[in-house]
Amino acid sequence: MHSGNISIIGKPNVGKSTLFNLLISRHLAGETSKPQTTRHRIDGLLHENEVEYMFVDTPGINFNIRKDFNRILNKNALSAIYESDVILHLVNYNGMNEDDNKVIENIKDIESPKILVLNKIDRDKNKNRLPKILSKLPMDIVSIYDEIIPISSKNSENIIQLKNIIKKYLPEKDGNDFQEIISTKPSEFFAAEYIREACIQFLSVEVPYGLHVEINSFNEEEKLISISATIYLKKNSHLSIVVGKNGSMLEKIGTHARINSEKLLNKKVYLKIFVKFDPRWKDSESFLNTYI
Ligand SMILES: Nc1nc2c(ncn2[C@@H]2O[C@H](COP(=O)(O)OP(=O)(O)OP(=O)(O)O)[C@@H](O)[C@H]2O)c(=O)[nH]1
Ligand SMILES: [Mg+2]
Repeated sequence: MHSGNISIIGKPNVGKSTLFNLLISRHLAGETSKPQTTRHRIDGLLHENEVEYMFVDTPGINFNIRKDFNRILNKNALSAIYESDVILHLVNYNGMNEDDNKVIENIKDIESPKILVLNKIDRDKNKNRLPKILSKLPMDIVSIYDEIIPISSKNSENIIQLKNIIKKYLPEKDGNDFQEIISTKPSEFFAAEYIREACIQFLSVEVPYGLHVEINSFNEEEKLISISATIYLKKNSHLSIVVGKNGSMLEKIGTHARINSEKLLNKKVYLKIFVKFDPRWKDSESFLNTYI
């Protein structure tokens, strides 16, 4: 049996979480069109054809805007690569830039096998371009990787091939490494993440970066799970935006989070969400470290 950890890393918004969810066939990680959606490492198990793939989605590595915030996200992402049996470096198929090069700087000396994954090839209307793009990748970049594969996480192109490549590099073990779990993260974590994902999806750009979600209580009964959560805001002025006219935005956020929680947990979910201004943001460094 082949078994091991596979981390998915890259700059923000290249499709890491979309690929992760596709590989494990579950919606565990938030996917949105906005960068810096993922804040934590999230693992998810795929047990298929005598192979245990423990995939790890990570926050986008970024050294530009929002410095405090990035430092913590980068730390969360980079810590994953040291525990990986295989590293997937995800980039946009149509070219790499300075931000991708910074990711390369961080992985190039790590011994684990590295696979360069060129994502979003469904956007390539002129299919002849791909060989050209591949042939133009600089040699010093190509030489870092053990394999290079173009894929589309949107329409599942080359995903079976990607899994076969990963398998080649996973260590062989005698027994199962992982229990039959979905993820090592608890259900509460995902309930909070679905609320945060909805906030990122439905609210304008700056608001979601100044909020975090905590679960107040999580009570599981035979047929129903009752969850109480609070959205904590950095700015008092964001309160009315998150709640919306007559509570309409909060209702939209709640519906998204409830439906996704029900799918994951396979039970009816009763979800109550509070929204509060959080003065703890004042000391943003220690706040982010603790509550991100
Ligand atoms: N066309 C196309 N869009 C994709 C593909 N994969 C992901 N996307 C889109 O790219 C955007 C970003 O996807 P995410 O999966 O959230 O990206 P991420 O790398 O996890 O982003 P961060 O967590 O912010 O670092 C979303 O709008 C996705 O729908 C793909 O293969 N093709
Ligand atoms: Mg993500």
